[in-house]
Amino acid sequence: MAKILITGAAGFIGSHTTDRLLASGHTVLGVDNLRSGHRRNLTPALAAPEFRLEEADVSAAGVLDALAKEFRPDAIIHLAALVSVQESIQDPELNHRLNITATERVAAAALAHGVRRIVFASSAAIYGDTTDLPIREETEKAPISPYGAAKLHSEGILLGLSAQGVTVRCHRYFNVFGPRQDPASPYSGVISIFDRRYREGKPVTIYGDGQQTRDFISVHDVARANEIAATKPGIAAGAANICTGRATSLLDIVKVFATHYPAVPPPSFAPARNGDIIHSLGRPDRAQAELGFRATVSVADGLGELIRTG
Ligand code: UD2
Repeated sequence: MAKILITGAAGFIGSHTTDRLLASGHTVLGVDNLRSGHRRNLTPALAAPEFRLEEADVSAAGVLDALAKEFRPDAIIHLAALVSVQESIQDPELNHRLNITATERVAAAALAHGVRRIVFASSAAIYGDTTDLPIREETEKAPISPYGAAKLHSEGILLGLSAQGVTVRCHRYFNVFGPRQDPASPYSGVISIFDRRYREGKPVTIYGDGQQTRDFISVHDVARANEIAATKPGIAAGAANICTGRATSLLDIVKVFATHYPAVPPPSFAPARNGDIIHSLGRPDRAQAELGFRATVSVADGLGELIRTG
């Protein structure tokens, strides 16, 4: 069993990753400043003796160094981030601190304390608005936001540690959905927004004609990919898309919600958002080849679970 330090443990992906690692018998130290994460996401984890939550900002000097020194993790899963693309545009300095400085702290703590493995939450945002689909890892990287640029830069910082014997896996997540995703902002993940609206009995708004598609991946699959990358013996360093390879339109998503909520009025349509991309789709083959990971939760099943359990 391994000791894993998870930054951003109280977030959407972090809390599911924590739950999964604990269920497998690993010991987890979670670090989170609760800026966009919530303690309530860790309610099950906090009951486990193998889990501890440290409320701290991983971008602050000395924080990760002290924790890694004390805990001696086998791996760090670095998920803490400024997660809002909009916020990264409004406040590039904050983006720099939370998405780049924090990564540098992870790298330094790993080197100083002999951590052999790092898993990093990268993003399909590093590819920008490419129309060359499905997106392969070799597809041109052309981020169009400070957020995407910081994720790409962080990959470079971490992959550079390979020369020092640290195995780094960068996970380029596509559109992740599932329980605990925060619908608070209009720019939150569309499924979390739709889920809340249907629960409230209110119609959703579709920007554009609803035929735009995304590669939606369940957070449970993402947590499993994180576990594999952090604990599976003998894997090599590298970066891979974490996606399903399947495109789902917003109209398809709405159809599922409408079946579960027949009394909610049909969606209203509004003009497409500025800068919105029509289609996004990843090629999942590299994660399969390098990690033995393949997404198994269908959008229909994932949505069904979200609707039933929230
Ligand atoms: C992701 C990022 C976004 C930006 C974009 C760049 C997330 C959550 N968002 O957006 O910040 O980086 O990638 O490509 O990672 N929609 C509606 N109604 C709503 C909300 C959204 O129709 O109430 C549409 C939206 O216009 C888009 C689709 O749903 O066409 C998916 O939106 P999203 O924000 O969940 O994800 P995405 O990939 O557009």
